[in-house]
Order: sequence, then C-alpha cells, then structure tokens
Amino acid sequence: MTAFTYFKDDWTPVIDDYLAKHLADEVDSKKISQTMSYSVMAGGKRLRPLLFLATLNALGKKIEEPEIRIACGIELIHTYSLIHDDLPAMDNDDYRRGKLTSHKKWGEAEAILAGDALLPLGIQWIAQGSNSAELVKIITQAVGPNGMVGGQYLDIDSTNNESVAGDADFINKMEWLKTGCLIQASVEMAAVYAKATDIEQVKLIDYAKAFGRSYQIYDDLVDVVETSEEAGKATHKDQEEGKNNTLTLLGIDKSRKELRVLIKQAKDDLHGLNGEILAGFLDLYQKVL
Ligand code: GRG
Repeated sequence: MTAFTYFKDDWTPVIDDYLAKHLADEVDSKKISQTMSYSVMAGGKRLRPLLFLATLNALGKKIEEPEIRIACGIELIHTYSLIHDDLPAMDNDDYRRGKLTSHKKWGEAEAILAGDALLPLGIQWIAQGSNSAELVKIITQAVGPNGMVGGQYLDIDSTNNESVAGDADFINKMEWLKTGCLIQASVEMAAVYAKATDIEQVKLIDYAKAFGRSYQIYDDLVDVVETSEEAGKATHKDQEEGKNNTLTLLGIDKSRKELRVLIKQAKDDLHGLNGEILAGFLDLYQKVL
C-alpha cells in the first residue's frame, strides 16, 4: 500500500456516501434524483474530487464537510460531461462505467436533463462549500466555452476531418481543453481555497498541467490496451470512428514515451511540496505503460 492508495481508500467511500445522500436529500423530484444518481453512482474513480482533496492535504488543510461538498461538486460536473458526451448526437455510446449510458437507461431527453441538472448543482455545491467567488470563477471558466465545452466542440468539429489528422497543435489544444482544464481546476481550486503561497501555487499548477495532459494520453491508451470488460465501455472505438487524438498522431509507442516524460515532469513539479499522495496519482498509468 502506498500513501496514495491509503488516501484513496479512506476518502473514496466518504465521497460516494456524500454524493448518494445529498443527491437523494437535495433534489425534490425523486425521478430526476434517480436519473442523476444513476450516472453519478455508477462507479467512477473519483479522480477529480480526490485530486482536490489530495491538494488540500499537501497544503496541510483539514478535510471536513465543506471540503467534501466542494469535491463532490466537481464530480457532479464531471458526470454531467460524461452523460452529454455519450449522447447519440455526440459519441453515441451505450456503456459507461460498466453500465448502460444514461440515455440508454432513461431516454435521451431524460439524459440531457440529468446532465443539465448536474452542472448547476455542482457549481452550487462548490459555491456553498467554499463561499468563494474565486472558486466559482475557476470552475466555470474551466468547463465553459474556453475550457471543456470548447474542447468538446473542437472534437466534434474535427471528427473524420483529414485536415487536422496530423496537426499536433490542434490536437494538443483540443485535448487540453476537453480533459486538462477540469483537472487543472480541481488542483487550482484547492490551492486557492487553502491559501497556497505563490510558489506553492506555481508548482501545483505546473503539476496539474502535466497531469491533465497525461490523463488524456492515458485514456486514449486505455482505449487500445484494455479489453472492453476491464474498461467498462467499448474500446478501440476512437480508432474506428475517425477520432483525432495524440494516439492517432503519435501511435502507441510514442504515446507511451510521451506519457513517461509527463509523469517525470509532474513528479518533478512537486519537489519542495508535501506531494507524496499527488505523485501517487501517476501510478495509475502503470497498466498502460
Ligand atoms: C459534453 C460538454 C461535454 C464535454 C465532454 C469529458 C468529456 C468532455 C468527454 C468524455 C470523453 C473523454 C474520454 C474525455 C476525456 C476525459 C476523460 C478521460 C473522461 C473520463 O474520466 P475518468 O477516467 O472516468 O475519470 P470515471 O468514470 O472514472 O469518472
């Protein structure tokens, strides 16, 4: 067991229990609550809330109910993005987290509304937990048109578009916006919330940038390296559907090499911080290296 696995095993059940209880208690309509909970409680890794909490831990900030509320708000927003990404008009996926996708289970309109409901509820939890306009600014910028939605737009717009197939700048930008921005925001919100010094903030944001970039490469590698059963979703799908990503640009070997470079960079960025748990997140990648 590493410091990271202890941390993950301690806090994942706390996050899961909070999400289940508060989605049931705070959503008036049992039907909407059930649709939202179905996807939120479908077994995600809780990577972004754990990153938020691990960054607080690195900065010596105690984790109590308000901090859990912020962390869970991030997970609600992440789950909204997955529900909408799976819709027929987007990636058209039948399985996510090993279960039927929201639109397959509940219908398309219901899935759109579940996503629509999770986004503002997530922002509300972050606002209530932090009482900070700065945190609300960080999260809304990260998931808006200059962040995650902007990246998703570029992705949709470029699928089956030969002209961007070899365009590294375009692919890096698209992947960063789609995946990296929310990961960076999870670390940055914790740094602001815990009043990190300027030097700590720079180190943590550099770490988050390397981690955010690496996570998309990892996810693309999972798509080709893991079986569908292990991944809980259809694999090899990106390759088959004309998606442009780092993997299609570099191929498997160079993507792995790039991932190793980013792992070292992210670990180096943590020097001088109490960053053992944050460094442990990078061990997730072992299974595709
Ligand atoms: C629809 C506005 C909108 C945005 C969608 C997140 C996203 C943008 C698309 C999902 C497709 C994808 C594979 C994006 C890369 C980000 C990513 C790796 C998502 C999966 O996150 P994990 O691995 O999943 O943390 P779990 O299920 O563990 O939470």
